[in-house]
Amino acid sequence: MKKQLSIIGVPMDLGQNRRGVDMGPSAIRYAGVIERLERLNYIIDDLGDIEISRPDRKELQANQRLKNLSEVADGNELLAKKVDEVIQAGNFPLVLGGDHSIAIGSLAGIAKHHKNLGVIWYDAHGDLNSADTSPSGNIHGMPLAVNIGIGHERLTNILGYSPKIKPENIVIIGARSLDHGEKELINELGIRVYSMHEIDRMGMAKVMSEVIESFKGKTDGVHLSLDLDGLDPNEAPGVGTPVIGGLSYRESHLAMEMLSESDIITSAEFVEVNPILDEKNKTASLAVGLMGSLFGEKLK
Ligand code: B3U
Ligand code: MN
Ligand code: MN
Repeated sequence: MKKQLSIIGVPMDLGQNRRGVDMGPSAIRYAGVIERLERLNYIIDDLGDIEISRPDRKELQANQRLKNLSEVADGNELLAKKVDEVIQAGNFPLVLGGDHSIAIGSLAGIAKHHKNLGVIWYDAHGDLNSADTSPSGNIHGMPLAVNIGIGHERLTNILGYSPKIKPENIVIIGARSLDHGEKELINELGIRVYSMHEIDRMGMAKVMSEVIESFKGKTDGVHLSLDLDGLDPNEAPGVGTPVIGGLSYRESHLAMEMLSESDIITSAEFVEVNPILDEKNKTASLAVGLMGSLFGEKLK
């Protein structure tokens, strides 16, 4: 892992309906992310937050199939440029959300630097909707589809190229709430999914060994996109769309520790922390703990 980390906060809440997820970056900083990673001997450059427009919510959502499209696209364009700069400077981008629509901008900036980027999508959801399949019109349910080139051109064409990633380089871990259109797309494109069913049957250790093996030698970088709602709502109550039956604290730390040992991760984002829905900053603290494990914290 690179020793220079650049932290980018993205106070984006326009990819979904609930207020509060824009405060995610502050909550994660408050939970001590910088101190935690400095203790592991990383050099941290906190670049602050990307400027996200703050329109009057009542005037928004004119397009119900793609809510707040232009604001989400503009914020992601800025994020993509910032991530691109961080990688050009030779640093590891660590992006703090914000809702999951920000994966559109982070991957636009990251994938520019990789021919064969692997992506680990740790999430209760598939985020593979488009305006045609989305039950909600919320763009945070669409970023993975956008990154494989499916969706509105304002989103797919950020930084002027598309697609960003190949379906065969994606692994979804923790899925338990997939919409009909998402399941069709998964089958059509052969996207690998370790749903809760597979995780229960195989165990997280086997799942992660398979994932890591499948990327080694075949990808030229791996991005971790971790949606806190991948974890069980008992562990991560501060998220906008909790789904019961999720990944445990222990499984998630094991996954991060195995990724740390494998040394395959080249960029990461932690999204959907909503401090207003949280209990005493538990979810933000969990996110910081998971970052600790991802970046090499060990008990001995
Ligand atoms: N699949 C649903 C719900 C959802 C997606 N991502 C989150 N929730 N966090 C949708 O609206 O696309
Ligand atoms: Mn998500
Ligand atoms: Mn989710």
